Amino acid sequence: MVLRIVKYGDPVLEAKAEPISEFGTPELKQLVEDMFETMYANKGIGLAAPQVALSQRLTVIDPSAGEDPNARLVLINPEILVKEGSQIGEEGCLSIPGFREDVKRAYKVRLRAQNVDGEFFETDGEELLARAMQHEIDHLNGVLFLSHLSILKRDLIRRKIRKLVKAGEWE
Ligand code: GNR
Ligand code: NI
Repeated sequence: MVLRIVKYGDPVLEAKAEPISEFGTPELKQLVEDMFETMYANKGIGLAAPQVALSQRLTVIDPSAGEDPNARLVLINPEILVKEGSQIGEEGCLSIPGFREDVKRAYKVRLRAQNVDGEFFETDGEELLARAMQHEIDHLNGVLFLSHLSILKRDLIRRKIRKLVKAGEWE
């Protein structure tokens, strides 16, 4: 089932999400499937639970956007262990449609997370995968890519969004 993605302005996007404590349930497995379906339907490479209005520490990532079945990654209660280097690249967010800006991120990250059965694993990513991991973990902390922009750029985007809200063209 494709879920509704909430947009910038919804408080759930700026709240710190709660850790998941119940694993292996049919509900959790279904939620993960629905999140992949929602992400692919919207041509995203990542999706965090707060974007579907659930304040839980769960995110799905697929930098191949569905092209490579082995690229699917489910991260539950993820923690960044190590960050290395830096990269600057264009970033967008399904909750802030129509806006893309350059964001500076670590080039490489190593993280620890749990899978749907609650098993801990470590994994790492570089380049776009590392960027998506950092973007999604930010979501779990209530942080949007706008926070990484200059105040000037951030306020410009906020003002544009306020206009869209007034015109009834947002959410
Ligand atoms: O689809 C997405 N593309 C993207 C591009 C660069 C950096 C991060 C991302 S994640 C984004 C989907 C999204 O909003 N995930 O939270
Ligand atoms: Ni996003």
